[in-house]
Amino acid sequence: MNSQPRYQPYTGPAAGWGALRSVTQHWLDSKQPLKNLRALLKTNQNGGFDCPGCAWGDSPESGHIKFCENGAKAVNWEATKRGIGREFFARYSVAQLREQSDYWLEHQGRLTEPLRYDAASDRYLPISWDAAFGLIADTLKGLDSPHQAEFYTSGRASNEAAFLYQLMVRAYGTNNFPDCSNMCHEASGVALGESIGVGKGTVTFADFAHADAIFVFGQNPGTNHPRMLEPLREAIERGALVVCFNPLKERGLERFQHPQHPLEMLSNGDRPTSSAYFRPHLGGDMAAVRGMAKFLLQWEREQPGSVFDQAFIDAHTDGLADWLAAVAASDWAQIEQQSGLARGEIEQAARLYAGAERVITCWAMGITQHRHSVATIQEIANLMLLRGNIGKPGAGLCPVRGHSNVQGDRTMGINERPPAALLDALQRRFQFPVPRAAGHNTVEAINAMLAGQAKVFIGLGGNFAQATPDSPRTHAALQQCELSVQISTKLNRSHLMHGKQALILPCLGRTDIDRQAHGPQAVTVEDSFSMVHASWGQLPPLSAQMRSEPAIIAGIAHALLGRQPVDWLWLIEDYARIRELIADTLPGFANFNQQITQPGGFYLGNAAGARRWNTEGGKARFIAHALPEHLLPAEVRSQEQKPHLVLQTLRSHDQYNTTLYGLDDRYRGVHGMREVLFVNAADIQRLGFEPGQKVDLLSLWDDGIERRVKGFTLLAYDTPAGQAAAYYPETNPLVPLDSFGVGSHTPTSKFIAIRLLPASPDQRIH
Ligand SMILES: Nc1nc2c(c(=O)[nH]1)N[C@H]1C(S)=C(S)[C@@H](COP(=O)(O)OP(=O)(O)OC[C@H]3O[C@@H](n4cnc5c(=O)[nH]c(N)nc54)[C@H](O)[C@@H]3O)O[C@H]1N2
Ligand SMILES: Nc1nc2c(c(=O)[nH]1)N[C@H]1C(S)=C(S)[C@@H](COP(=O)(O)OP(=O)(O)OC[C@H]3O[C@@H](n4cnc5c(=O)[nH]c(N)nc54)[C@H](O)[C@@H]3O)O[C@H]1N2
Ligand SMILES: [Mo]
Repeated sequence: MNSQPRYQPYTGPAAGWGALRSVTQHWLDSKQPLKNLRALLKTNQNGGFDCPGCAWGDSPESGHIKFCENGAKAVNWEATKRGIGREFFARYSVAQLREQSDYWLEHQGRLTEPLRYDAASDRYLPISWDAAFGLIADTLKGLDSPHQAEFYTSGRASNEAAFLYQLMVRAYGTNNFPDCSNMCHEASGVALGESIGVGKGTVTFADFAHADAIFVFGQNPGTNHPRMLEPLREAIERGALVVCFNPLKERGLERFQHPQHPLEMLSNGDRPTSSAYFRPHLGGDMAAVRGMAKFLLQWEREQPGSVFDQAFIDAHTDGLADWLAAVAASDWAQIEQQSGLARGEIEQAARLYAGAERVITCWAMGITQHRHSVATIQEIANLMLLRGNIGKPGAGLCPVRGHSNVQGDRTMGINERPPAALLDALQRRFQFPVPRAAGHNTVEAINAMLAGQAKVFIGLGGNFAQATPDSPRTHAALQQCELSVQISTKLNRSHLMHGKQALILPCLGRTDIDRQAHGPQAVTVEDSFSMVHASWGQLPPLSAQMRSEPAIIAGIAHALLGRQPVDWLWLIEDYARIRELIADTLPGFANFNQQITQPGGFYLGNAAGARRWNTEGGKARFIAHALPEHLLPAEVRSQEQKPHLVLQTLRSHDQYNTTLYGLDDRYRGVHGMREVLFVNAADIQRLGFEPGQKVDLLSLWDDGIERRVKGFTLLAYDTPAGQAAAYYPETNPLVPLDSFGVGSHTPTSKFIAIRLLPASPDQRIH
C-alpha cells in the first residue's frame, strides 16, 4: 500500500474523495473487507462499538453513519485477518525483528497467543496463560517494595479494564501509574483543576451548535479528529466564526468536503472551515492570548461594562485584579516577539473574541506539549472567564482528548497522584489500606527504571518504547528491568526492547466480540464531552487464545492477590459486576448498569459546566503567570552552539500515534516517506542547504548526551521562520527526558531546539 517517495503539495479539500479512496485501500488491506464494512456501520452506534480512534464525541441521536476516514483505518487495522503466533516468532529472532520498521512490525497482524521471551534462542516462545500469570505474580511478590513496579496504561483501555487494573495495583500497594495522558493532556487536567475545579472540558457536543465563535488552538482535527470538522463547517454555515491558531496551515482547518454528503462529493465542492487563521510561533500562544487580554482590558477601560461580564466575575470568580495587573505589566515588544504575531493580528483576534456572545475554545497537543503549557491553558481559561464563557450554552472549554478512552481511564483512577476522595472511596468500599504516596508518572518511571529502582514494567496497551521521549534512554530503561509485560493487540517495539524476562499477552480489541461465562460483554468508555456509553464488539476474535483486557487483569490479580479484595474471576464472568463496583465507588456512576442502556449513553456531568467550582475558595480562579522570560530554556541557552530551528513533532495523516497505517501524509503532500523535516524555504537557504537534501538533526541540551537522528530529507514547507516540523515517533530520540512541562511533566514534544548537519553516511536512525 506504500507509494514511492514523493513530495507534491495537496490542493484538494480535507476529507472528500481523497478520504474515500484511502478508506477503500485500508479495507482491502485488512483482508476481510466485507466483514469490516458490516462492522464499520456499527461504529459509534447504539449496540455497536466505540470507535477505537479518537475521543471526539457524537450527537446522541443515532441513525447517521458516524465514522471517518481515520476511524475506518483504525477499525481495519485492528480487524485484520492477519495474525502472528508461534510460527512467526520461531522464524524471527528478537534481534532480527529489531531491524524491522515500526510500520512492518504492526503490519504483521494481530498477536494470537501468549508468549514468553527465551534468552537462549533470543526468541519469543509460547507459554500458557496460567504460567504467564504465575511468572508475573512471583516476580511482583519477590520485589523489595511494590514501588519497584511500574504499571503503564494507554488510553484505549475500557473503564472496566482500567478500574480492575487500578484496584489490583493499589491492592498490591503502589500508585505507580505512568500513562499516555502524562504525554498528552496532563497539562489540561492540571491547569483546569486549579482554575475551575475540574480537569475536564466543560462543553458537550450540543454546545457546538450554539456557539458564536469556536477558537481552535494547536490542533489538527482534519487528521486527528475528523468528525470535528463537521460541527466546524456547520458553525460557519450558520454564520458563526471559527478562529484557528496554528503555525501550519492545516488543510482540514481551511477547507472540508463532507464524505457522507453526496452532492458535495459529486460536485467536488468544499466549504471553508475557518474564518480567521493566525500563525503563532511554537509556544507563542500564551503571549498571543495575553495580547488579546491586553486589548480587552484597554477597551473595557475606555468604555466600562462593554467587554467584561462583571456580574459573572463578581458572582463566580477570584483573582481578577492580580491577573489584570500581570496583563498590564506584559509589554508589547515581548508579546509580539514571543507570539510571532503582529499587534494588529492580535487586535483582530481580540475583536473576534469580544464580538461573540458565546465562545468555545478547543485545544490539543500544540498547547499541551510545551514547558509552559499549564500557564498557557490557565491564560486561556482567564480569557474565557473574563466574558463568562464557561457554564452557559454554546460556550466553554474543550480540551480535545486523544485516545478514545483516555478521559475515562482517569475517571476510573488511573492517576499517579490520585485525589484523596478517590482513595477514601476505595478504602471504604474495599477495606484495605490504600497506598497514599504519589506514584510515578511517565518521565519519573523512565528515570526509576534507568536508576534500577524500578524492576518490573507492565503495559496495559500502548507502545511505551516509542511514545516516550529520549528513545535510546527509554529503551535502555526497559531493557534493565527484571520483567517486562505487554498486554497488546499488535507487535511493536516495546515487545523488542524488553526486560531480562518478558511476556507478550495478546488481548481483544474494541471490535472483537468479548465472550465470558455469562455471554458476550459490553465495555464502557467516556468521550471528550464526559458522555459514557457502552461498546459491543462485533467480530469473532481471530484466535481463541486471545483474552479480554479485564480477563487478563483478573488473571494476574488472582495469581497475585488470591480473592483479595474481590473475587476477580467471579467479577469477569459478567462485567455488570465490575460496573456495580464502579457505581459503589465513583461519583456520577449511580445505577451505572441501567444508565448505559440509554441510547447514546449518559452524561457524567461537569461541575464547572454548571458553574459549581470545586476549587479551594469555591470560585473559578483567574491565575496570574508572568510570560516566560525566554521560550528557549536555560539548558539550551547555556550551550555554545545556538539552535538553528525550533522543532515540533506531530502526526501524519496515516498514523495513529506510534501505529503507522502507511507512509503518506496526504494533506501535507508527502508520499512514501516519513523521515522528513518541514522547513521554510528561506530557512533552508539561510542555513546553507538545498530543498531535498538529507540532513542529520541534533537537539540541544546541557547534559552532554548527543541526541541525533540521521538522514532526514529537507522539504520546503510553508511554516513560520525558524519553526520546523517532523513526525513522531521518528524524532522522539531528540526529546530530552528532562525537557518537560512545569507542573505537568509532559515532554515538550512541540518545542525542541535543533541544529542541522549535512547527513552522516550512516542513514539508519538511532
Ligand atoms: N488519525 C489519528 N487520530 C488521532 C491520533 C493519531 O495519531 N492519528 N492521535 C490521538 C491522540 S492520542 C491525540 S492526543 C490527538 C492529537 O491531536 P493533535 O493535537 O491535533 O495532534 P498533532 O499532530 O500532535 O498536532 C498538533 C497540531 O498543533 C499545531 N501546533 C504545534 N505546536 C503549536 C503551538 O505551539 N501553537 C499552536 N497554536 N499550534 C501548534 C501543529 O501544527 C499541529 O497542527 O489525536 C488523537 N487522534
Ligand atoms: N514526540 C512525540 N511523542 C509523543 C507525542 C507527540 O505528539 N510527539 N504524543 C504523545 C501522546 S498525545 C500520546 S497519547 C502517546 C501515545 O502513547 P501510547 O498510547 O503508548 O501509544 P500508541 O501508539 O497509541 O500504542 C499503540 C499500541 O497499542 C496497542 N493497542 C492498540 N489497541 C489496543 C487495545 O485495544 N488494547 C491493548 N491492550 N493494546 C492495544 C498495539 O499493540 C499498538 O502497537 O504518545 C505521546 N508521544
Ligand atoms: Mo494523546
